[in-house]
Amino acid sequence: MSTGLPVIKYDKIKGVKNTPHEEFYTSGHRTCQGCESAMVMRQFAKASGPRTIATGSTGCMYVANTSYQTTPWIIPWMHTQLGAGGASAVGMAAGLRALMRKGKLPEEKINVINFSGDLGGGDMGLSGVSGALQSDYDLLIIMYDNESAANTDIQATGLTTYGAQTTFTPPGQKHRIMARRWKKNVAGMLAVGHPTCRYVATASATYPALDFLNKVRKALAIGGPTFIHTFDPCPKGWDFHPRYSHELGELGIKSGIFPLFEVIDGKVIYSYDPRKKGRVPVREYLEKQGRFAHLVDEDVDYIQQMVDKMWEEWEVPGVAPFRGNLNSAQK
Ligand SMILES: Cc1ncc(C[n+]2csc(CCOP(=O)(O)OP(=O)(O)O)c2C)c(N)n1
Ligand code: SF4
Ligand SMILES: [Mg+2]
Repeated sequence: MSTGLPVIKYDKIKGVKNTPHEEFYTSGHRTCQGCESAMVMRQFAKASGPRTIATGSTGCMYVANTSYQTTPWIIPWMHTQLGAGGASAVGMAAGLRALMRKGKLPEEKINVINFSGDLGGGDMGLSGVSGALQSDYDLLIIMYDNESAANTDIQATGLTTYGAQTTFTPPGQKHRIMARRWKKNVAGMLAVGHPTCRYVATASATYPALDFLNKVRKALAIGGPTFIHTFDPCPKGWDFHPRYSHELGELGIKSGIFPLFEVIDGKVIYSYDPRKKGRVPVREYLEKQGRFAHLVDEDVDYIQQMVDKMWEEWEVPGVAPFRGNLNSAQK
């Protein structure tokens, strides 16, 4: 089906057989077994290839990937301060442009990719991400979202799912639910707020060939500043056996609690449209995680109602939480 958008030319990965064999994020890390954020790192490096420089904001994907004298990174990689992901990407892209202009580097496309966590990119560093998306540099920011400040022992962030237990939101005798905010919708917010940014997407490393690898390639091909928000089950923080990471990735998407979409030149394209494909009850996703073990039926019903609203009442379902506009008579 035509989207009415110009055709984007990029080297599409058509399936598992067609996926490059080369790895640029290899052994030598200390992430937990079943860590989907580590899969995000591995896959973005695979999709972007050797002519890539990455900057990473403080968090699990910095700390667990840079134990003393060991690292899984084959591509050049630089640590940046928590919250400084956007600024570091702009600085790196500006530096490369200046070196090429002065003839100190040959003219070529070098991919600049920043990865920041949900706290580093979606809370603390949001202003820097916004600044980067208003720049005119070629850069991609990947916000890997494990729904907590995982590296410092699982504190709640603005992207933690409603009701989840974290070290900041333990269920108590007085209040069963301490995480009471609905998940911050970073990709939707950035797409709505940066009309000249040509590519914003959410993605899942659970579906490498079908989803994430090609979204990285598409973002890099479209160019300018671009943004991808990934959904990363975290066995430690979400409290499940590592063997279920992919299953939880699937259930998060199929229940509709994490919408998968792209916004290309202002048009929304659903990568998985649960309105057409059906939604599994959100309970199936919640009950497999220890962080929701304290929820009672009414809490699960509330979360289900909120997810229903996202898909049935939002002006742009799953993306923009407006519900139409009031005409002057209603004001
Ligand atoms: C300015 C600053 N405040 C606090 C810290 C401590 N700290 C290090 S990593 C981290 C959590 C980062 O969370 P997130 O960005 O979601 O990445 P994750 O650890 O989940 O991978 C915190 C709070 C820090 N390094 N710098
Ligand atoms: S705590 Fe979570 S995000 Fe951090 S390394 Fe372990 S599984 Fe990955
Ligand atoms: Mg995090």
